[in-house]
Amino acid sequence: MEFFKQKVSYEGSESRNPYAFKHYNPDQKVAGKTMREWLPFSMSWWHTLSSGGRDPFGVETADRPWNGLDAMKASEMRVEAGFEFMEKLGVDYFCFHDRDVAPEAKTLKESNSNLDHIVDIIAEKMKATNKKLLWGTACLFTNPIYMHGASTSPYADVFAMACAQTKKALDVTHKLGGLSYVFWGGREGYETLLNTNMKKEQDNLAYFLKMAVEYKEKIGFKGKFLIEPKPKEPTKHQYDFDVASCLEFLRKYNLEKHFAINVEVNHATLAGHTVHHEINFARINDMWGSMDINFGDALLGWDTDQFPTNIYDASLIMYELMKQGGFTNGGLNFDAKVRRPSFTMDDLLASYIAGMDTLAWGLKVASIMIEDGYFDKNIDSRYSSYNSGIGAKISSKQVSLESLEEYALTLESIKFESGRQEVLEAELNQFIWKATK
Ligand SMILES: [Mn+2]
Repeated sequence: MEFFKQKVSYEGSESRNPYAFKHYNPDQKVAGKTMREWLPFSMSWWHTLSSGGRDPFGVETADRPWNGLDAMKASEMRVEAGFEFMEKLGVDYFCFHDRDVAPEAKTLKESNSNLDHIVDIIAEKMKATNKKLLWGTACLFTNPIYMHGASTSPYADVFAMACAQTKKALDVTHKLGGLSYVFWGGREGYETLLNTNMKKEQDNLAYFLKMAVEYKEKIGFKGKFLIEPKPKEPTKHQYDFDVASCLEFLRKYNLEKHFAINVEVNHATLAGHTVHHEINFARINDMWGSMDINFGDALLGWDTDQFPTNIYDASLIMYELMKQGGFTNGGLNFDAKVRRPSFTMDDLLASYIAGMDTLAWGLKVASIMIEDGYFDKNIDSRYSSYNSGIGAKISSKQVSLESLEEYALTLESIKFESGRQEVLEAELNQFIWKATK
């Protein structure tokens, strides 16, 4: 059975074919590396294969060949479709939650056996196609037992179930050679302090992560542990609000050396940050591990997980990625879903092409920005007062409040220059324009 109509190839920026790349040319070199190396694209199993367009007001709309099949048969067919999809697009990686790939059963034992069955088929497919697992994770949010939280549940039996499910997901990720393992605390947060012991819940969350670190070391899993911030939805107060609160939490519990951050674009914007802020904050703390790439809607206050088609933000994301020199254990995972009315299999292909092209175009913009050095030079010049005189003494930490008071008392005027934000934003537009040529 063939699921997708064609292999996607690069036709250049003048092409009007929705099933061709206009910017993503895998073997094209950008700043010494191929686009394929800079852009480790990953297919999300959940949005691409498992979810069908259900929303709070209606049922699935997606037209999929596995609709109506027995759950295990459907899971087997999704493996076929997923690997064909990656082949045809030239996507090298995929990510999954345990419950995306195989149906959850009545007991944990049965669920584990379902998972083992499908994972064996995935392992065969990986061998045959050379596709790789970017990361695996456990779905600790769908099952009703997690309604009060998973590792932060007030119920010890639920904590135990969350740990058991995580152990199995780690085993499976290790077996498939995953580059990383992700922790997203879907239900780890609270609605009201009238029923919540926040200290107990945070201590339990940290203990859960610590046990995961110990188990990782025990089984010899060399992948990176990633924590994924999200500020709200499902709970009002999520413990992993943003990069800064994740760092504070990890440092408090001495876990930071075992983790990096998986930054999701739409989660950044829900936290009231630009994604540029979040990835820069992670990068300057040596904690930017991977990226869930998508975009939110500026007018909607929830997590819309749209395919990234905004060139402006894509350019800034790629700018940070190039400054980091790329990812080591991470990638660009399309945690993105087609809109509910985009219900055909072809829509899946077209939307990945749109996202991959936008990021490839952003990469071209970023490489011109870096080569030109305009923004770096501007920032260096803005802080140049720290290079000489009193500034040099401040930089080398040779001052005190008293010595600075003595200096300040002699100051007659302070020299400022314009911040020139509008000029800089217009310059960024010029780089976007230059990259299309
Ligand atoms: Mn999201």
